[in-house]
Amino acid sequence: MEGALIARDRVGVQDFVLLDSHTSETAFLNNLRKRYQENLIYTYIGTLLVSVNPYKELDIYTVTQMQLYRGVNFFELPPHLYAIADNAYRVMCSEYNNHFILISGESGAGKTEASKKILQYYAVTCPTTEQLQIVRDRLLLSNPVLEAFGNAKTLRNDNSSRFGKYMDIQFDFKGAPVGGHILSYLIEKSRVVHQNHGERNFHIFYQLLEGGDKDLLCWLGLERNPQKYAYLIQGRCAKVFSINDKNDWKIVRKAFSIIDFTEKDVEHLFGIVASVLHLGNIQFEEDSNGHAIIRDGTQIKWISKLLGVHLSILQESLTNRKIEARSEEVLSPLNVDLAFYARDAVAKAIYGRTFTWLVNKINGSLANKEDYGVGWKITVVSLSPAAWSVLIHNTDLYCDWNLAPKNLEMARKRSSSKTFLFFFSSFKWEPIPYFNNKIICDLVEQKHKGIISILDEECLRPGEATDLSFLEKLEEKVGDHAHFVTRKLADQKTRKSIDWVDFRLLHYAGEVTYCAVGSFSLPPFQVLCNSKNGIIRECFLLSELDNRRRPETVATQFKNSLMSLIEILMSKEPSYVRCIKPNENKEPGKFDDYLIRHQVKYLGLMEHLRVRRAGFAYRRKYELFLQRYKSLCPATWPHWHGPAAEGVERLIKHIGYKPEEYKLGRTKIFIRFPKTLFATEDAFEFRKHRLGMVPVPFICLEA
Ligand code: AOV
Repeated sequence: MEGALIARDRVGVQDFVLLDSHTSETAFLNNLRKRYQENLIYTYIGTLLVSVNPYKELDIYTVTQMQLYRGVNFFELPPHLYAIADNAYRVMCSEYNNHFILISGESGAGKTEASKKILQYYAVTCPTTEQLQIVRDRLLLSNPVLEAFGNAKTLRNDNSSRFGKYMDIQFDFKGAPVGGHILSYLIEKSRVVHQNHGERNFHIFYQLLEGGDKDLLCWLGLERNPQKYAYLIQGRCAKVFSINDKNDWKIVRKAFSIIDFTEKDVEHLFGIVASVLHLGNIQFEEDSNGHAIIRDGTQIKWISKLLGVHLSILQESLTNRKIEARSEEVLSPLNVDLAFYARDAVAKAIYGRTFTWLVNKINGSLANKEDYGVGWKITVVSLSPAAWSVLIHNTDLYCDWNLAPKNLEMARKRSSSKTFLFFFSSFKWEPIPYFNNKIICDLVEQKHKGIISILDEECLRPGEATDLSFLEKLEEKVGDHAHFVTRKLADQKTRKSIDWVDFRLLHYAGEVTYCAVGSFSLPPFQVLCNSKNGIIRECFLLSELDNRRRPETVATQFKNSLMSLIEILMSKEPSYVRCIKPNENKEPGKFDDYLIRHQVKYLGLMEHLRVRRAGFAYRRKYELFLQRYKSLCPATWPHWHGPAAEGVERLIKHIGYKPEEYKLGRTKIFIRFPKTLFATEDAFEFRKHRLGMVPVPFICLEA
């Protein structure tokens, strides 16, 4: 007993719900710190998993570990991502339903690593056949390709995902993985043409130059040295200690062949990557009329070759813009500044659309072509703070209306400054302060007044609207807002410097700078529509030009994809993983109290803990609880013929649950502490041996 207490003092508790002291932030942090210092990076709050990035390889992801967690009671083993993955899988299989795993946290907190580990877990532990092996390999290898094109080194994370995604893993009725689907949104196109100091462009550019063989580089007209390319050197860190571009290139090349890319696809793809680099090196100068002309024809020749577009038309479209005058199109020459701007717009457009093509192509390869019969899917979603703040505002994730009609009364009420969750527990109301993101959300998405609406309106004025007119409109319409800053307004609201083309939103999770450049420029469609490069031709469809069907703005696309995510989340009960970044230096073992306290706050962990403690952490439908434990009570064993709720009541009375340990809801039993559950589970195991019962699969109590 004493030994156990000493150990607990050293390594903390593995579930915050079990903390002796009250739910203070300090006690929470102490527990998290103790565990982190012992390399115990995972801790539960009920069934939610908190993960702190170790910034070093831990030996907890081996196949042996995976096998250990397979099919085992959630609370019988130390907290682990594998327990979350395994639980999601078993709930899916036993409840015949799709399941969600939602991973959130700030940049560098470990979301991407967590989603990869979940995928690896399924690849190793799920039943498979030789035929299905290829599906598994494709699922695993789609990741390095996506990361090569969609990830980059940033100040906060050497392998930062610069796009949002959610991934479905599809299973057949026997629980074997048979396919997948990736939904991507908002690739950060501006990175293609501009990187801040200490940051890089997307990995693929450096991988190609480092790893590509001589013949390939020669065919693409590239030199091996990244310093030669304007788009690669702005951050002044082409070489990164933690990244092995040459090795990564090999993995990506291998992945292409596994995920079904033809040699032609690969050739066209690298033709585009190289064209972007050539575009960045195009320089303009002024002719005697003040119009832009291309200084040296070398790069544009390469682009014309690689993209299969007409040289003179390409040249013309980079130095002129089309304007509509009385339903006629005329060419208007650009000045040098605008020509640079047009060049960058082309680079961003072709990279952005190629990325979308790539995701579609990968989806084609992950699709369940053999028709194994898809049963259900597990969707893994990782969310950044910006997306998270929109999501929290829009969902009632913390509300469990199941409780309302019976023993516990819960109501939620919003005031103008804060949102409160009220719990009616032990005859008194406990207000639980909660972040209110409504202010930010309204600023972004309110109809007619929000930033997205203003952007959409400006997009309806083709030819007239510019990035600057958009910024001016924003200043006019939302300039007074306390959470909105541009350079014009910067002095009054923040002392940090800000570029003239940027605006900044003060989110709860911190400030985020948005760049207005490139919101309104359309690439030279006509040239690209007629390209001989198959990918480009697929990305720029003539129909878009003919019908004047403008695609939705990215902001609207983003909002819509979040909305569809919210809809799905509202209809399901997901598993949660909250990732925490321990320090800003990517350093192992360093636990920065200030930084972590901040994340604990905005990830809503204290609220979650209070909700769990007040609201009984473990819950299970009456039928399932009874099915598992009915052998523990003579009245319910071997069959109970009455309503399940009554059966459960008889059962727990018999095994001696104390009134304060449980509550009976409308459809579920709620248990306050895991120890009650452990005791029941132990009794069940003991009984099972005595009776020689066929094991009933344990289905974890859900969050
Ligand atoms: P993110 O997904 O949350 O950031 P990552 O998953 O890319 O963050 O993690 C950042 C880095 O932290 C990784 O490249 C690893 O070096 C390290 N790391 C994370 N989790 C682990 C782990 N469990 N074990 C060992 N190292 C880890 V972003 O994609 O920027 O929002 O967009």
